[in-house]
Amino acid sequence: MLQALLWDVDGTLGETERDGHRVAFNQAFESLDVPWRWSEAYYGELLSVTGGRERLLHDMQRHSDAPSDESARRTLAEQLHRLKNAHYARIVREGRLPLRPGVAELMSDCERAGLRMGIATTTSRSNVTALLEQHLGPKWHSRFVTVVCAEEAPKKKPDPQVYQMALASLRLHAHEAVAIEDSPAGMQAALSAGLPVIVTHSGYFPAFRSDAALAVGSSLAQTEGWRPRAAAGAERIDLSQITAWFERSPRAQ
Ligand code: XBP
Ligand code: MG
Repeated sequence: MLQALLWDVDGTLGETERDGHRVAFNQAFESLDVPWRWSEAYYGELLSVTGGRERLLHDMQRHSDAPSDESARRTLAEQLHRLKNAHYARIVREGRLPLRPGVAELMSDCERAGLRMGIATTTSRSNVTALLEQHLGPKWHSRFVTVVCAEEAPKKKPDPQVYQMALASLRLHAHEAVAIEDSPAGMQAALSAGLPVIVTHSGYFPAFRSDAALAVGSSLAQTEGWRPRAAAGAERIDLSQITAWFERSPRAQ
């Protein structure tokens, strides 16, 4: 029986990468007079590196004006990352990062049904707090039984650590919960932890090989185009649909 639903954050709750983190990284470069800028398309390529600090360090390899010694690079990455997170929080507070359609509704379904929810993300805790406080209010934390972020799970997705920690804190086995993800690394992290996964493609990941997912679609707000098909007559992907897919999962047996 389904006991919990675990939410990814970036790309799943909102289009936070293109309109949030990317913009904030560029503002951080500007704040420190660093001449680098990440275009929408280039940032899409950089997303193959998970973790903001890791992404910065990876990109420094192509800049001849980046510090040459390793420890200076790390210090600069730390500084840029801290600034990026501060800019990100401001962008969120300015109301520029809405939740994706259907997310708030599915959260409400879970609450009405008494289904526990958790957050499993390898983004920094400050980013999660900014986003969820903005959309769910100051008591957002009470809506989730567990909130595991990069600080607790330093091994970034696709490593399963974040999901393993979330399951441990819920005292659940993987076959008792379902994850919602948007990216190949996120899907892999959940699958490697043994969890059934629902994929809602985000802007940067409109298509990828996801045969191992429980269900795949483009938005929780619509039932068209999902594989397997969503039940006829429903207007969105609601908890009864998630439960129906879950019950068909070999992982849920
Ligand atoms: C997404 C990530 C993060 C964000 C940036 O994680 O890989 O690195 O891009 O956040 P998820 P940080 O999909 O698990 O939420 O700068 O805090 O790493
Ligand atoms: Mg994601």
